[in-house]
Formats: sequence, C-alpha cells, structure tokens
Amino acid sequence: MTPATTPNVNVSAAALKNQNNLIPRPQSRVPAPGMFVLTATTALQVQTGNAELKRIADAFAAPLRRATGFPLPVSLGDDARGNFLFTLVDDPTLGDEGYELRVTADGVALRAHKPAGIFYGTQTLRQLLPAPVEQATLQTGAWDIAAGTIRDVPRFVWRGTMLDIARHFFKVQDVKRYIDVLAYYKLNRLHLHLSDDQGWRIEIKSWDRLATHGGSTAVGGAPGGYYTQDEYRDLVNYAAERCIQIIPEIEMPGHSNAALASYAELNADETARSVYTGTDVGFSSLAIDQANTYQFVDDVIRELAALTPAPYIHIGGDEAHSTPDDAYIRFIERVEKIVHAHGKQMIGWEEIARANLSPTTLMQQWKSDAVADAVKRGARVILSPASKVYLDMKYDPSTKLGLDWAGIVDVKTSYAWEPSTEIAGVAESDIVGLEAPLWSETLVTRADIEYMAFPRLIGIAEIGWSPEKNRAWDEYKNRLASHGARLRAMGVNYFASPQVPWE
Ligand code: TNX
Repeated sequence: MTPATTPNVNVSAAALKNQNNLIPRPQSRVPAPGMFVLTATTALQVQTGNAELKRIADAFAAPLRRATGFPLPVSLGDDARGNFLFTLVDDPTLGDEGYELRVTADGVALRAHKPAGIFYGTQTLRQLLPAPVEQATLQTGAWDIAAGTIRDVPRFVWRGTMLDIARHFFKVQDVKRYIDVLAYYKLNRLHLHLSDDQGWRIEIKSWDRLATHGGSTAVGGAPGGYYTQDEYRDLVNYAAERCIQIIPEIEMPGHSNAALASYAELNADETARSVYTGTDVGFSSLAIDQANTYQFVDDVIRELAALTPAPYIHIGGDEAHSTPDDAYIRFIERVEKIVHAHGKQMIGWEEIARANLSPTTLMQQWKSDAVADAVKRGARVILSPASKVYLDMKYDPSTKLGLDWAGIVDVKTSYAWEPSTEIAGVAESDIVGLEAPLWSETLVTRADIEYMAFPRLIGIAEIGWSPEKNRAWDEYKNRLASHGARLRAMGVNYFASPQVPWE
C-alpha cells in the first residue's frame, strides 16, 4: 500500500461515530487507533483477473468522485499500489457474501471470497464515510474513515422485500431507486408481485392480452402499465449488479382476475371477467379442470423462467377462497411440476403447505404457523410475519397510507423480534431468511413506497444480516437515528418515527 504523506494517528469523532453506527451491524468490528483520510491523491487498485471486481470498484468510486471532487482512479494490478485495495482471497469462511475490511492510516484493504463480498464491503465503506458522500453534488469533506478491522458475514442467505406492482403500477425507474436503497442495507432479494386481480404487469408474448388488457388498470382506476420483457430484463440486470436477485411472482389460482379478464377460456364458464379496480380479495379463480389453464400456466412460467436468472418462480397460492380445497391441492401439485419442468424451484405463500410438495419448494409464511407441518416434511421457509414485517401496515393509527388488518407495526415492533423463535416448530435451520412485503393498495408514488418501507425495512435488513447477540432496540434506535442524514442525502422520503431520536 502506498503510505499517506502524513499518517493520521488520531481519529476524528465523526469517523468513530460512523464506524459505531453501521447498519446492519457487522459480525465483528475491532477499532484501531487513527484513520484514513480520502484526498485528491487517493487511488483504488483492483486485483486482476475478475471483471466483476472492477465493475464493483467503478460503481463505488463514481458517486464518491461526484461528492468529493477527487479523481479517485481505479486501476487493475496486483502490486498493492493504491490506497484502496480490493482482493479476492481463498477464504471459504467468508462464504458467498462475507468480507473483511482493514482500515489503517495508510489505506483500506477489502478482501472477500466472492465478488458479492467485495460489493458488501463497499456498502460498509459508504457508511464509514460521512453522510454527505451520498449527495449527488460536490460537498466540502473531511473524508475520514476510522481505522479498524471489520469481519462480516450474513446470518441468512435470503434477505428480501416484496413490492406489489399489481395493485398500483410502479415504473422501472422507481423500482431502480428502491433497489439502490435495498443494496445499501445489504438486502439481496426483491420479490416482484407481478399479477393480481387488479393488474397483470409483465409482457407474456404467447398470451399478449394479459399485459395489454389485464395490465390496463389499477386500484381505484389509477393508470395501469406493464413491463415489456426488455424492461424486465433491464431491471433484473440492474438488480444483479447490486447483488439482488429478482424473484418474480405470478398469482394463481386466486388473485387472478386480470388474467380472467384477458382471456375467456381461462374461466370455468368461458366468459371473460371485467377488469377490477377494487381491493376485495378471494373472489377469483382459474378454472382448475380445464386444459387451457395448464397451457396458460406452462406458457407463462416458461417465458418467465427464461427471463429470470434466479432459481425460483413464486406462484402465489394465497387466499384462493373461491377454489375448492381438493381442487386447490391438485392444482398446486401440478403447477409445481410445471415449474420444475422449466428448470426452476417453486415458492408459494403459506397456503401451499396443504399440498404434498417437493422439499425444494419454499413456503412463505405470512399469517399463521401453517408452515410448521410442511417443515416436518423437510420444507424450508421464508418468514414474513405480517404483524412484524408487513410494510403496508400503518406505523400508528394516524398514518395516512397503509392498512391495519395485521395491527399497527411501529418501527420498534418491526425490529424487536427474533426469527428463530417466531413460529413454533420452525427453527433457525428451517428458515432460509426473511422477506418484508409491501402491498400497494394505498400506495401510488415512489414517495409512498419509501415512506412505508423506511425506516422499517432497515431494521429488518439488520435482522437478516446480523447475529442476534448483536441486536437490541435501545442500542439500534441510536444507530438508526444517525442514518436520517444518509437517507436525506439519498433523497429518500422516510417516516421520521417519534420512536427514533433522529439527528
Ligand atoms: C393479504 S399477504 C394479501 C394481499 C394483500 C395484503 C394486504 C398475502 C399473501 N395476501 O393480497 O395485498 O394482505 O396487506
């Protein structure tokens, strides 16, 4: 590492504070004397031989250049020239996403076993720098980074959120902005709810009216819309560059009115339904015993699987109140075979636990302990307990947006719970991770999304990443308080909850 001209043996209070306030809290952090100060001569060097590392380093440096005005060149090399060194090491204990970050007065060494670990290390570096680094315009720095060593690996492999683009439609550019913030807090799954009674949001070339007709409206008659396959691919790539997998969901057999409105032959009475703009649930069902239905399911899953690098397709399966029980079970078991035939594994909401399914199928818990039985048969679970992590629940009774059927979910409630003891019969090893759904019956704009998601989703990201022993609300709320300035710098419309002593 090229030594700095004057080593900084003292550390600024601001830099120390940033190191104390990381979210998610790292698995281990050992402070050391001194700090590294970013200057006009700071340079980055990336190990040769991995194009992914260079891309991650460039993505890290570009916004830093804007805020600091420094050139911050990124070079490829293996001779430790530069103050920021990004290196892949053969250390399986860091896993697919872990990293080790050593900061001294001379520079920053970031190591990981896989590129995703380097990416997460760069997100930690952003939080070690002062909040103005997130501004899009030139700022006056002290660009200090406190010295120390951070070694960090996530607790769960699945750290996600779900966005409902069916009830209201959100454009690709809005979803990208959301993805930016998810990545900053080390979330790695974005489940897109692509169809529901009120709208079909993804182009399917073999059934084109799904999008053009089924996607033409939204709740309350708001404008509809859908993603073309090119737009969807662009979103998948944008997310992948930020280490986020897009998990697509098509609802069946219920929550299917948009499809039933688009094609008469999907209805048991062969009569197309009208498009629907209300918010009732449970009234629609695909025709379970018609061949057309399985042609439709096969075509949709085939096209979606081809567009989706993630190994999963989510088939919904919730609240199918208009499908008789035996028909529901038959249907879900048949759909699972179709998903497998297209090379993917299946996810469904917890109601699918009634069917006899492969142990590779993930059950997404949301309202009960119904998944416990499936766990006994070897199934694994994504936890989305509505009373803790439903981001569409109101923060308090006066919250204008949102619903309250699962209760009031304040910022503390969404943070102060523990996955491994949440559902009787579902232990740590049965849980792949967490997902916080954001249903959009009442949400119309990107500002609405941000208001409901933040800050609650930040705490949920920490539950997914950090060990339980490192977590307590009274300590967390102070760390969260310091993130207000970061969220404002990023232009995020968060809810300034009175439970948090915002700075
Ligand atoms: C229940 S959660 C639903 C959604 C609604 C949501 C509103 C789930 C699997 N189904 O259809 O949008 O409540 O909170």
